[in-house]
Amino acid sequence: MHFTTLVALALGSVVAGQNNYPNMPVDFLQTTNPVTPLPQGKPWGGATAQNTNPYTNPPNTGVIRSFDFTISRGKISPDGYEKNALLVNNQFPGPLIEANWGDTIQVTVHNEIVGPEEGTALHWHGLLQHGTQYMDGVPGISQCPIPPNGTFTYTFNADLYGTSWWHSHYSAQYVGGLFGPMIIHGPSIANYDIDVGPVLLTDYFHKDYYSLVEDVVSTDFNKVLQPSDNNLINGHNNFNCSTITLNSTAKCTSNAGVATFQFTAGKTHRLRLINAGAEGMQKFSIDGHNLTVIAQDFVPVNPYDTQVVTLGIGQRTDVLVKAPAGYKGKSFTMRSSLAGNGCSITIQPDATAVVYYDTMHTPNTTAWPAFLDSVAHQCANDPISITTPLYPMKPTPPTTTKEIDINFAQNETGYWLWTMNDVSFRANYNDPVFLLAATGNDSYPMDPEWNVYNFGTNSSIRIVISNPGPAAHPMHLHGHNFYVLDVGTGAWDGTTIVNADNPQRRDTQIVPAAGYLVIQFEADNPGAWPLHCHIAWHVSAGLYVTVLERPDEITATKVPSIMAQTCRDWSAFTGGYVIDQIDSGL
Ligand SMILES: *[C@@H]1O[C@H](CO)[C@@H](O)[C@H](O)[C@H]1NC(C)=O
Ligand SMILES: *[C@@H]1O[C@H](CO)[C@@H](O)[C@H](O)[C@H]1NC(C)=O
Ligand SMILES: *[C@@H]1O[C@H](CO)[C@@H](O)[C@H](O)[C@H]1NC(C)=O
Ligand SMILES: *[C@@H]1O[C@H](CO)[C@@H](O)[C@H](O)[C@H]1NC(C)=O
Ligand SMILES: *[C@@H]1O[C@H](CO)[C@@H](O)[C@H](O)[C@H]1NC(C)=O
Ligand SMILES: *[C@@H]1O[C@H](CO)[C@@H](O)[C@H](O)[C@H]1NC(C)=O
Ligand SMILES: *[C@@H]1O[C@H](CO)[C@@H](O)[C@H](O)[C@H]1NC(C)=O
Ligand SMILES: *[C@@H]1O[C@H](CO)[C@@H](O)[C@H](O)[C@H]1NC(C)=O
Ligand SMILES: [Cu+2]
Repeated sequence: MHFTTLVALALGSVVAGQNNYPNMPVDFLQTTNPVTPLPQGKPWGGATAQNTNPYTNPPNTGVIRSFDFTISRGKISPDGYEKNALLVNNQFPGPLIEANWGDTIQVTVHNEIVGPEEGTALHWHGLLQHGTQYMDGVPGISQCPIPPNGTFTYTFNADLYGTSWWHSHYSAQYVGGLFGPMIIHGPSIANYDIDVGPVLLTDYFHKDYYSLVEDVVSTDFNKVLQPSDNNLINGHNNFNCSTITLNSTAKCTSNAGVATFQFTAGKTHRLRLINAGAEGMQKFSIDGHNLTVIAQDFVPVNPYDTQVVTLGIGQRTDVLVKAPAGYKGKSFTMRSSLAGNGCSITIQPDATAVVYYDTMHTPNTTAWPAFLDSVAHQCANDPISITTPLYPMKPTPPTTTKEIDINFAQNETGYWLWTMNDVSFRANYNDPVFLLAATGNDSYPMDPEWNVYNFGTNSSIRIVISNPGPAAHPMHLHGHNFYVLDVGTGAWDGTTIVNADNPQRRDTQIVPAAGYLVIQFEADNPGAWPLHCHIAWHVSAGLYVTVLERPDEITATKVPSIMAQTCRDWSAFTGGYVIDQIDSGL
C-alpha cells in the first residue's frame, strides 16, 4: 500500500492546483481592446461576426504559426493516481494551439511511441479543411497513419474562429492523453475584459486506453460498460485513493489538487469550455455566478443567460462570467459533473475547481439548484429554440434526404458493435477513402465496412438520424458546421424546423436516447467527411459513416506527395509488423 494521508479532500478544498492555460500571451490581440494594428494583429480588418459569412470569406494573413509535437509514452498522475499515458511534449493535457483567424497553422508531429509502437494521426476538431482534407488527420479516411519513428507536418488554415481542440483520431489514443485545446482569435463576438482561456472538461480513466478498448469492443456485454474513475477540469482533480484496491507497485496520492482560476471583481471574463472527454456528458456551473453563452462550437450566437451549460463530447461553449464588485476577497466552487440518469457511466462524476478573487481560500459555496437538477435529469443539450447564430443563415430545401438509424447489436462472431443503417464501420488504415477518391480511382472496391454514403453532386444534404436505443450520442460531422433543424425524443414529424430563418449551427450535437436529430449542410466542401458519435467507445465499436461529398470535384485537390509517402512508410511498417486493430480504427 502506498498512499498519503487524506487531507483537504472535501469538496472545494484548495490544494496545490493550477490552471495549465493562464491568460493569453500578449502577441494575441484582445479584440475588445483597441490596439495599434500589428502585422499579425486583427487581420480580419472590418469583418465582424454579424456582417461576415465565415464560410466564404476567411482572411489570409500569410502568418504561419508553427508547433512541434513529439508524441511519446509517459507516466502522469493528474488526480494523484499514477498511470501510463500518451503525451505530446510530455504535457497533460497537451499544448495549446493558438492563432489568429486566417493564419496558417503548421504542426510537425514526431511519432516516438514505443513499448509497444503505434501509428498515430492528429485531428483539428471543427476546422473546415476546405481544399486540404488530407490534413484532417483521420487515419483510413484522409491519411495513412504516421508510422513509428515517422514525422509528418500538418499545414492548414485557421479557417474559423473561436474555441476548439485537437486530438488523436487513431483508435481511442486521445483518451490516453493525446489531446489539447485550440483557440483561434477572430472578430469580436461580445464585450469582455479578461480571456481566461480554455477550460477542458474531461472524464478520466485510470486504465490505459488500449485495455479499455479491448474491454469495450467485446463479446461480453458486461465489459462493454466501463465506468470512468474521475472527472477533471484542466487536467486536475482530487481522488480518494482509499476507494480503490492498490497493489504493491501502484502509486496514489489523495490530495493532488484542483485547478484554480483568478477572477477580478467588477470585470467580465470569457471562459472557453471544451468537453474533450471519452464517454461522459458534462454539466458546467460556477456557484454564485451566472453564465452568458456567446458561442457554441465555432459559431457565435446571440447571447443567453443560464446557470448550467451542457456539453457532449466534442462540443464547446464560450461563456461570459460577470463578476460582481462585491465578490472581492471571496472564493467560489467551479463545478463540472457528469450527467446522471443513465447519461454517463462513472464512479466519480464530480470535478471541482476554485474561482478566487485576490486571495485564494477554501470555498464554502453551494451549487445552483438548476445545476443539480440538470445533472440529475437533463440528458441532452439545451433546447435549440434558445440559440440563433450571430451571422444568420436560412437553409434552403435539401436536394436529398438520407435517413440513418443507430443500433447496437452483436455481429456474427458475437462482438457487441454499434451500427449505422446496420453496418458497423471499420477503417482500412492502408486505403484512406479520401486519397483513393482524390486519385480519381472510382473503381476502388468500396468496402461495405467503410460505410460510405455517396451524395454525388447534391448541393444540399439533409440527414435524419434515428436513435431508438437508451444512450444519447454526441454526433460530430467533419468539414462543416451543420444546421440543427430539429432534435428531440420520439420520431421527427418530417416538417418541423426550429428557428427556420436562422437555425442553430454547430459541428457536434447530442441525439437524445429514444430520439432523433435532423441536420443539414451545404455541399460546399468536396471531400470524404466523417460523421460519427464522439463517444470514444462508440466510434471504436463502429458508430460512424463517411459522407462522400461531390466526389467528381475531389479529384481537383492537389494532394502533396507526402501523403503517398506516408502510406508507403505505413505499408513498410505494417509489412513487418502485424497491426492489432482491435477496434474500428477511429
Ligand atoms: C524506431 O527507432 C528505434 C530507435 O532508433 C528503433 O529501435 C526501432 O526499431 C524503430 N522502429 C521502427 C518501426 O522503425
Ligand atoms: C475516502 O474513502 C474512504 C473509503 O471509502 C472513506 O472511508 C473516506 O471517508 C473517504 N474520504 C473522504 C475525505 O471522503
Ligand atoms: C499494479 O498496478 C499498476 C497500476 O494500476 C499496474 O500498472 C501494474 O501492472 C500492477 N502490478 C501488478 C503486479 O499487478
Ligand atoms: C444572475 O441573474 C439573475 C437573473 O437575471 C439576477 O437576478 C442575479 O443578480 C444574477 N446574479 C449574479 C451574481 O450576477
Ligand atoms: C459553510 O457555510 C454553511 C452555511 O452557509 C455553514 O453552516 C458552515 O459552517 C460553513 N462551513 C465552513 C467550513 O465555513
Ligand atoms: C465482429 O467484430 C469483431 C470486432 O470488430 C471483428 O474482429 C470480427 O471480425 C467481426 N466478425 C465478423 C464475422 O465480421
Ligand atoms: C484503385 O484502388 C484500388 C485499391 O487501392 C487498387 O487496387 C486499384 O489498382 C486502383 N485502380 C487504379 C486504376 O489505380
Ligand atoms: C443525391 O444523393 C443521393 C443519396 O442521398 C444519391 O442517390 C443521388 O444520386 C444524388 N444525386 C445527385 C444528382 O448526385
Ligand atoms: Cu455514441
